[in-house]
Amino acid sequence: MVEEIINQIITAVVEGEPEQVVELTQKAIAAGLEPMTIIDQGLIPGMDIVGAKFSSGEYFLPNLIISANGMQEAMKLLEPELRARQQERKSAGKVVIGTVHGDIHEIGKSLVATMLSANGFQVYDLGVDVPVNAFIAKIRETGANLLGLSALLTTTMVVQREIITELKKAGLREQVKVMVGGAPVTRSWAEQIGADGYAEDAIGAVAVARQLASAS
Ligand code: B1M
Repeated sequence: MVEEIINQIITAVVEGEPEQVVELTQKAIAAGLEPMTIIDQGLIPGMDIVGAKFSSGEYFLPNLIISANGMQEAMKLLEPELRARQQERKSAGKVVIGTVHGDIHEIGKSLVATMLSANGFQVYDLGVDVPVNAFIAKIRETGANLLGLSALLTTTMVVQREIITELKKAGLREQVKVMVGGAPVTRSWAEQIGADGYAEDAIGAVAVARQLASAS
């Protein structure tokens, strides 16, 4: 039963059927599946297949857009479920997060933001294609102790480095710990650019954010 719904979700994402993705997600929630299981075993593997088909030339940009819409609609159902599973606790820290300038990939960043918020962090999500100075301004305004930078393109990963350089120039580097992530980002890239933390996925991001917040 579980495997069947999960497989149906993968197929609906890959075939670009947003309404079915939403219906199946509703069905999976009603059947008692954990939201992270639906995301990690259904929606993300579906998006990975779509990405691979795009790389091989079988799919085009509209296919990416339709599949992403399906996942985003499903996430609207899953986000409250994720939050409801976490206990209320006092703020674990303040995080400014966004997808860097030049990059409009939203889903992974939003998932990380939701998981941080569900785990007691006060999250300021600046959205996508965020100008470097907007991160700096928000950190100043909120006094955040964590900065999360998402980049999904090899061409925009470099903006993560630029932001760290700008933080130093602005005299804010000591105030904030920087966590980076996104599909092309690796631990070694994080070390190379002088970030404080790297996480491969949203669950990992919570663990890294906790570690960084306790060290700040
Ligand atoms: Co784009 N895209 N895309 N895309 N897209 C990728 C990333 C790509 C790998 C597809 C491919 O070729 N196989 C490729 C990048 C190649 C590269 O540079 N290495 C690519 C390309 C080339 C492009 C365009 C350039 C295409 C074009 O125009 N010719 C273009 C760029 C636009 C731009 O940003 N300027 C483009 C556009 C788009 C859409 C707009 C159509 C759409 C995004 C819609 C939206 O977000 N609203 C889209 C999509 C959907 C994808 C794929 C298929 C799926 C991304 C996704 O949402 N995954 C993607 C292929 C793939 O990744 N399999 C692809 C699900 C999401 C939950 O995972 O975002 O990886 P992800 O997030 C994960 C982790 O990475 C991590 O945790 C998340 C949860 O587990 N994580 C963090 C993310 N941020 C983190 C931050 C952290 C910590 C962890 O700390 C702060």
